[in-house]
Amino acid sequence: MNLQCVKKYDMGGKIGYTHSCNVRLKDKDGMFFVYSSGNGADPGEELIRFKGFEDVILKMFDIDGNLLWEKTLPDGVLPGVWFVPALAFDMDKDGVDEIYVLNNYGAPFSFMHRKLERLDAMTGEITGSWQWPWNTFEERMSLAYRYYIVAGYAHGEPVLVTCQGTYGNMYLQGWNNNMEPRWDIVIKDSDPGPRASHVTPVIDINNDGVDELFWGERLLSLDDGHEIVCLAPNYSGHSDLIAPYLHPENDDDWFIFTCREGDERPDQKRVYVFKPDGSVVWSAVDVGHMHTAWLANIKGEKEGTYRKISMSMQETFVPDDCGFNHEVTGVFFHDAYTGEEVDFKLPYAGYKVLPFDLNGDGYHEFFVTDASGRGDILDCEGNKIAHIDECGAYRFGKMLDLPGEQIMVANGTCFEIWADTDAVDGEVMKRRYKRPYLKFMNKLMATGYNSEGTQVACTI
Ligand SMILES: [Ca+2]
Ligand SMILES: [Ca+2]
Ligand SMILES: [Ca+2]
Repeated sequence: MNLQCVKKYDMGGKIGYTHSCNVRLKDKDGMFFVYSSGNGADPGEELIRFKGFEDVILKMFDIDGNLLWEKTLPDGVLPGVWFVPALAFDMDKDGVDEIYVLNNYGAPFSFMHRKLERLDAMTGEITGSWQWPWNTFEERMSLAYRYYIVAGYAHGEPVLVTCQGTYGNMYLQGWNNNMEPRWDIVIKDSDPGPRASHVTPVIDINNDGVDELFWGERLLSLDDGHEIVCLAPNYSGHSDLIAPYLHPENDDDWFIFTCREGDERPDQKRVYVFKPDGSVVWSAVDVGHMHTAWLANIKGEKEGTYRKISMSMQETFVPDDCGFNHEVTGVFFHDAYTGEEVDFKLPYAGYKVLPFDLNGDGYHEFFVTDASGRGDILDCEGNKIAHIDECGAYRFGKMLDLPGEQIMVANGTCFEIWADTDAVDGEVMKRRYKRPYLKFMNKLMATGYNSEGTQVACTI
């Protein structure tokens, strides 16, 4: 293990609310940031606070940290991933990504002045602008201002998807590569079936050449928006996390993990693993709001073997004098394939560590977020093997073309990417990255909670 800071992106000011995604530039890769030096905003009625907002600034760096351009967004843009989602994607197929971002030239809650904008990734110049759909105009704030921009491919053709809503009515629009509308669907609050998740995996799970968008516990076709399968037709709540992963030996055998919030009923558990046809592999936990989760590879019983486990954390909202607190009421570890409860112990609670495979050996290491050991990195048996002095962990995954997975942290005015320069990608790691999925999702890390914790990076 030789943990080194290998890249630095200097924001030029205090780091506050920020998201980033990888970008393909003309002759090299880039790193794009939606940056603010102040607080972030969530449209939740019990969450939003107006003190401490600062300008939202777009910043494009080449992968080595040279600033290419920056642009301050108008006053009306609130600094939050649901208000200002962004992604990098090559819609016009010239080999260079464009940046798609949700801008707002009006008041903070304007519908009229909210625009989907396309920016030249090399210069920041606006090359296209489209009215953002008004679909949620009549809804309360938490439902009205949850916006996503995602993307994928249908038979090799790029498709951009814009989305409004999460917990109630849900509206999704597909766009062709010339930005003509391709499809438009509505899933009404009164329609049966699950609501959206905060994460948006996009993967061709049935190998038919068309990506599926995991829209909560529904798989939607990027081609025409139709529902390929609804994994849970009898569940109408929201899934905090939805995560695909493979059978340990079979590359065509998928499992889908989810943990849930809302719609608590006796016939609906809180943690599920499905097959892509909707059959249930296992389910667990009878009640509660499962707020966060991850998947990780740990050591199997025999030397040199692997075991995949899930962690899920249950909590309740407890009102305080100014909003609410999250009170943890349970932490569960399960074998990801059988649902058997696993007695997994680290020196910190399961939701206070985040898994990533720093050295590429197929076993996850854990980054500690608990205040008492913050910045420590543990091996999967709980031994401290490295440490980063930092003030915030932002992203995990293979952000750079290097062996192992990396971590992006905030340090002073800079984002830093740390890597194990001794890392070697073993068979498990090669298999996880054989598909384009995990690298492709690096372009979708500034939309939804795809970059929160390791919720997307820990999959497969
Ligand atoms: Ca392009
Ligand atoms: Ca497909
Ligand atoms: Ca490892």
